[in-house]
Amino acid sequence: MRPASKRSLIMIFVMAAALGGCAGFGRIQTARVKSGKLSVLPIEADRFYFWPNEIRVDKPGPLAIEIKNVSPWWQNFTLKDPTWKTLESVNLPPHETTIIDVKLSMPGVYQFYCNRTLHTFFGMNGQIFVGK
Ligand SMILES: [Cu+2]
Repeated sequence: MRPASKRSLIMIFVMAAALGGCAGFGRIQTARVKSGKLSVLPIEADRFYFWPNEIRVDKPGPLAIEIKNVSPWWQNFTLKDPTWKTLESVNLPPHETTIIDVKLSMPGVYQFYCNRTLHTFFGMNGQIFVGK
């Protein structure tokens, strides 16, 4: 490994360690919601977290996800169903709230993340657990 690339790798680890104290990077906040036509789940997005990032839904059904991007940068919200099929992939404009209507059609774990470079690595990800 050349010295320059080694240095940039160390920088990445230092950044990751610094972020450990923020909302993102390994911290978990749980929200519980019931599925239904009128159910709204608010999520805050910033670089590099979704908050809450662990969602527990009682059973399959419709859910409106209201994502407020509080950062001055574009973010993204990609949602996979338990079979890893992409349900949604939406770009989130800076300082705007985007509402996404999803149908959680089966019980299981739905992963979500931001598809921008390295954002998932730094903590922009989460899970929706849907019960039976
Ligand atoms: Cu992001």
